[in-house]
Amino acid sequence: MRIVVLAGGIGGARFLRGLRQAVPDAEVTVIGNTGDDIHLFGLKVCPDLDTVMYTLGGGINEDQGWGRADETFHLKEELAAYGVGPEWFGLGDRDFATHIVRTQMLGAGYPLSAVTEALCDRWKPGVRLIPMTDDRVETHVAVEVDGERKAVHFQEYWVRLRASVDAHAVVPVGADQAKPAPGVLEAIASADVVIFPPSNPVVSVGTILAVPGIREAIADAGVPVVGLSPIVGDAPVRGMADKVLAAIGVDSTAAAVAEHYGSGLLDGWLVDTVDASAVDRVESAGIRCRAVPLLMTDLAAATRMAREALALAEEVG
Ligand code: GDP
Ligand code: FO1
Ligand code: CA
Repeated sequence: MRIVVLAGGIGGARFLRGLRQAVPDAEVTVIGNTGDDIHLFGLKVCPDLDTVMYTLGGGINEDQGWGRADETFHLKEELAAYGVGPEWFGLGDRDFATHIVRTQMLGAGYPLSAVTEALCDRWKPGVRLIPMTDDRVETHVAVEVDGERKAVHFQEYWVRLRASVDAHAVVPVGADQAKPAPGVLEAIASADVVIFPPSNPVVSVGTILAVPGIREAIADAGVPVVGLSPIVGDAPVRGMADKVLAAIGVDSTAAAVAEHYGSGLLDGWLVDTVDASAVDRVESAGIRCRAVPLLMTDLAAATRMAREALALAEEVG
């Protein structure tokens, strides 16, 4: 079975671990979000690609959901001693190696998709990880700080500001000029099922869908498209997805997110059992809906969720 998954970072990666366990023989292609990418210290950092790669490759810092396990921060401390910032983004020594190799290969002319494939040769994530595009896309957030409206890089909004100021707009800068990376449209066209994991609907899945051609390819694929709500009990399970949902005028509810994706895209939607009351509303939007446990408390839970998603795909198929 060929499965395509549009993934951001932590939520997508944890779901993918369950999917890999649920259907070990399936051919899984992950289309990864690159809107979170940031250039720091002359290096290109790809947080969501790295979270998927490290999580599935066994190198992730499990509690944080990002960065490496057994990390040290000597390089970060030395840079700070030189007064070279930013200090608010925690890059560890082991993690720096990934960004150095990536930047070196990009500098030699390899596209990000080839670089990602090379990095995955080491980590062996057990899925094919393709960036949504090889072109530069960086999510910026329009905020108002001290009465002054300005755009900040997503990472500054998310990590330095902790999303503590209202976001007025979320803009994937460069998306409209970006082309799907090699293999993205082909993977969608040959998929048996497409899954929207419980990733951030705005800055993860939304950014991937903003690359011209990807949304259309999924809508036209003629195969079941099933999503899992990252919102449980009217709040994100972790992080601040509600802040960016508010920026695009979408309520932080499981039903509102399904309606936001729309029945033109989604055939099925899984909500948590606490949101069972949302099922009728989602169904009346033309999307088949089921309420099942959606908290990825451990691998077994994520595996059950993956099985539920595939069962729903069967049902709507
Ligand atoms: P990020 O790029 O690191 O923010 O990761 P993603 O965009 O892939 O996923 C972030 C989303 O995952 C957040 O909005 C969370 O609400 C969601 N999430 C995290 N853990 C869980 C979980 O156990 N269950 C569900 N349903 N969503 C989760
Ligand atoms: N998230 C944080 O909240 N604080 C950090 O210091 C931080 C550093 C970091 C370094 C490398 C990396 O790949 C990811 C990192 N993240 C950090 C996560 C990153 O901000 C993610 O993009 C967000 O979690 C949302 O996707
Ligand atoms: Ca992300």
